[in-house]
This record gives sequence, C-alpha cells and structure tokens, in this order.
Amino acid sequence: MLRHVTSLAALAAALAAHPASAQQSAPAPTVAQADAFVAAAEKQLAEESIEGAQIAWVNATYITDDTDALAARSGGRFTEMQVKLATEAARYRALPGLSADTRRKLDLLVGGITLPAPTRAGAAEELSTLFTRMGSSYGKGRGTLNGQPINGSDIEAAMGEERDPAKLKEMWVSWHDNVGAPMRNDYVAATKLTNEGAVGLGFKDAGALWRSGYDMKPDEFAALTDKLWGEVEPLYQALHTYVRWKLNEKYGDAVQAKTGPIRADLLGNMWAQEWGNIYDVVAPAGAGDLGYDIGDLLKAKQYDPIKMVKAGEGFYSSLGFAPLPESFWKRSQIVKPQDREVICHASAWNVDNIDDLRIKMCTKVNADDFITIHHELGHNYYQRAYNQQPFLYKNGANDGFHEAIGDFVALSITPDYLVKINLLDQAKVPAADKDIGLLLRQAMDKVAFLPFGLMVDKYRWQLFSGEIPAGQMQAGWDKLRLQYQGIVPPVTRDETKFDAGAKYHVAAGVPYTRYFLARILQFQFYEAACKQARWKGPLHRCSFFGDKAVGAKLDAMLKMGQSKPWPDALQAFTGTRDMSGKSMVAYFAPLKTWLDQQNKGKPSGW
Ligand code: X8Z
Ligand code: ZN
Repeated sequence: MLRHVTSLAALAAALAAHPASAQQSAPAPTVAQADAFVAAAEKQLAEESIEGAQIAWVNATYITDDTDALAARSGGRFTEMQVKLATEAARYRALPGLSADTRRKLDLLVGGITLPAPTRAGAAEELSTLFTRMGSSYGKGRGTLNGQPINGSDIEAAMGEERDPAKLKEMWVSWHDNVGAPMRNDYVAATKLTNEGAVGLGFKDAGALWRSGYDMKPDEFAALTDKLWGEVEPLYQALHTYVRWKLNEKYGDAVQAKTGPIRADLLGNMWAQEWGNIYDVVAPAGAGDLGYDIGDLLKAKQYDPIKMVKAGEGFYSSLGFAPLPESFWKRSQIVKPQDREVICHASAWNVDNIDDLRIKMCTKVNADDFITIHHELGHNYYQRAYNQQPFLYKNGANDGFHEAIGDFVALSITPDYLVKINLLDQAKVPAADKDIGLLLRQAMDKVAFLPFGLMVDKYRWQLFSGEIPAGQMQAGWDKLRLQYQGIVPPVTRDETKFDAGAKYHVAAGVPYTRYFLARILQFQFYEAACKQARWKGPLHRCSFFGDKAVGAKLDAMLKMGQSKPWPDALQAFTGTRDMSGKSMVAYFAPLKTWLDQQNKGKPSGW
C-alpha cells in the first residue's frame, strides 16, 4: 500500500495516517511464508537444542556453581528463542489454507514450551536461574538417618527397606525440611514468571498451557483426567482400605490407626507414590508368598548395574529393536559418581536428536531400579524410532505415551520371563494359587501411584491459577495429598515448609500428569500386545518377550512420533482411539474381587 508514495514527506504523512497498519502489523502473511517460517524455526531449534542438551547433561552429571551458571544462561537463551518463535507462530495460526502439517507445527511451537518467560529483558534468564538452582539443590539434597547425613538415592532406597517407624519419620521429615522448605521463595518467584510467560503467549495461565498439549482444549483435558481417575478410583480405595488394615496390624494404633488417612512415611517410598517395597508387610499368608523378590534374585545372580541395563536392552532386542549404540555405554551415567554432586533422579536423553542416546541413573541393585531401567530405555527406543521425523515431531504422541512405553514393556517381567533370562529357577515359578499375590505386588506399585500421579499437577494447576495462594503452598499440598491419596505427613507441617519441592519434578519444573496417563496407557498397550501375541491365560501372566510381530507394531507407533494427534497413534497399536482405564481394571479384576472380600466389615475411606 505504500508502493505509490514517492517523496519522503509523503511517506511520513502516509505512515502518520496509517499508524496501525504501517507500523504495528506487517502485511497479512501468506501460506508460503508460514511454511518457510516453520522450516526455519525447525532448523534453528534443532541446531540450538544440541548445545543446550550438552550443557544440561554436564550440569546434571557434575553440579558446581559454574555448571549451574552455564546451564542457567543456556536455558535462558533457549527459552528466549522459543518464546520469540512462539510469538511469531501465533501470527500465522489463523491463516486460511495452511497445510495440516504447518498448522500442527505452529500449534506445537506455541504450546510446546513448558516454562515460558515474559519477553522483557532478563526474564528468561531469571526463570532459568531459578529452576537450575532448585534442580541442583534437589540433586545435592541430604536427609538424615540415625542423625547422619544421607544422600537422595540412598535415602530413597532406605525408605523402601527400613521398617522402624521412628527412623522412617526421621528420614521423611529431614528430607522434606532440608530439600523442600528452602525452595519456597524461589518457587513463588518461578511460578509468577512462568504464568506471565504463558499469559504473554495467549494462555489463561501456565496450567492451561500445560493442559494444552493433548490435541484437545485444556478444559476437556482436565475433564478427561477426572474421567480416567473415576474409572480406577474404586481399585485405589480397595487397596487403601486393605493396606491401612495391614499397617495397623503391624504397627499398632499408636503408629497407624484403623481409620482415617495412612501415615505417609510407612508406605516404603519417600512420596508414598509406589508401595511395592512394603509388599512383605501386606502379603497375605499363603497366597502372598511369591517365593522370590526381584531384588534378591538380582543380588543372588551377582547382577551389577551394567548387567541390569544389558538385561533391559535384551528385552527390546528380543522385539527386534537394534542394539543400543556404543556411545550409549560410553556416555551414560549408570552408577552414581563418588567424587561429585549429580542429579540422581533417573532420566533418558537423546543429545543429538538422532542416536546419541543416554540414561542418567544412580542405579542400585534392587527391584525398583530394574523396572526404572526398562522405563528409561523405553524413552531411548522411542527417541530413536522417531529420529527420522522433522524436529517438531520428534516427541511422544503425547507425553503420557513417552512415559508409558518402558513401563508397558516392564509389565512383561513375569515369573516365566525371569526363568527365560535365567534369573529364576523353573521350579520356583509361583503356581496359579499365587496369582493374588502377584497381582497385589503389582497393584502396590501401579494402583497406589494413580492418585499421586494426578494430584501433583492438580496442585501446580491450582498454584498457577491462584486457587492456592502463595501463602498456602503447604496447606494446599497437604489438602490434595489427603483428598486424593488419603495420606498425612508424620508430623504437622506449617507454612514455613514446602513439601512439594521435596519431589524432583516440582523442583525441576517437569509436568507430572504424563505419569498418570502412562499408568493408564501402559495397560492398554499391554492388553493389546498380549492379544497380538495370542496370549491365553490370565492377563498378568502374559509376557510378549521375543515377539517380533508385537515389536514391529510397536515400532510403527513409535516411528510416528508426534506427527499425528495421539488418538491416531493409540489406534495404530491398540485399535482404539480412546484412553481408558478399562484395561487396567481388567488386569486387576481378580485382585479387586479378593480385596473386596478381605475388606468386608473393615472401615473404608478416610
Ligand atoms: O520420574 C520418573 C522416571 C523418569 S522420567 C524415573 N518417574 C516418575 C517418578 O519417579 O516420580 C517414573 C514413574 C513416576
Ligand atoms: Zn520417564
């Protein structure tokens, strides 16, 4: 429109006459420009992400003030770039005639930032500094046991093994006091900045942003999670009733009452998120004696952490996946280094977005870490399967899928499978009369986790929306822990505390609903795989180890990455487009019947 203006004076007059059109918004973009923008954005993100991952890796495996500073600066730069790209992407989104791919990629550019910062100078680095500091404080955190300092991975294992309620309380309180409480002010500041960033991108708050990554509206997603919880809640209630009774039998009324909530430190896990470690406490006489414990089997066969990872790799190889690259073994952190601080919380990486796969763990020879290895490798095999996709599609169908793959595979760690890999003697395979015990052991991890998996983000959604004000960050956490899990802290907590920060994902700003979804999805994948494998028999005894057809079908889903809405990916592997708790309910159906019998006449609920 300025094409016919010939003199400078006329140009100035024209600009003054059309300030909005001439100075603020550029001419309406074209479809070709949108395509070109997306291509350039993908190129830039791919390039920058590699250095960012290398810096983050060094920081997480060697925490010092210097690596913190490097990580904070690099994270800040990356966020700045992401927010800039998201803002520009938003301009193209309403264009008519966009291809489905460009449209999807623009949405991913706008909604794909977990921790967005406001655009004002310095804000991105400020936010990045806060989360780097909280993540590293978590990594360096210590509790105490018998008055002596104890690091994060050791205290986690000790919570699984210790049965003395006074010692459990000491570990629980010291960990939450030392790790959570000091983060409180940083967390308030970080929440405010993240919200500002999300609002700048057009979201109601950062909670709405987090809920937006599921190919549906944020409110619909919240409703979906509630629907899924409704399907499995009766199972949790039955387990809670039974476990509380057993804890009361073991510890007596003074430690665990017959009614009301369960004391959080008695459940074999620092966060009471998975209870399998106290299976011995709740196992029914007879049917509950499985005759083996995976941790004991690993120790008896002299497994070390590397051998445990090799066993995990072996499962994926049996499905037809290529072996892990040499660099995986060279670059992974499989055991805790003795000479420096690291973040022990397990994670899986693909540093070059192609095949620089690594895991970072502080592996202990126990059942928890054997399962966690399969979990982390699930991430790595997923990452490698989608490495041919364009950058913005190099991700899980949704984040719940990414978390579900390894767990789904680990559901195949049945007694028969343990015989196949020579961990268990054939003669020791529990007979059919132990099915209830096997299911109860599994439920203690899988079912117990469900309300925790849901409430961690209910909490953060409420913090982001202001429903929980900054002055009630502790009370808000305790309330949701009670409401969903039916648990209480072993001592009263006040508003000088911040117990949520004593959980890794809160300190590090990692969304958590993904694990709730994964808990549901892994049973859908498993039921589908067992059907593909033509398994006859009780679902929980099925192992698809060695089944190349299942492997090929799985690979087809993994290869899709995030290129299509998640229902397409779900359909590719399971034939259904709906996330549903039905498969999990079916898996545990015999246990539910048994629990209901055991619970007859016992107080239920809290
Ligand atoms: O954080 C994890 C993985 C890393 S993605 C070890 N998980 C959640 C947790 O530990 O809280 C796996 C299960 C839930
Ligand atoms: Zn994971």
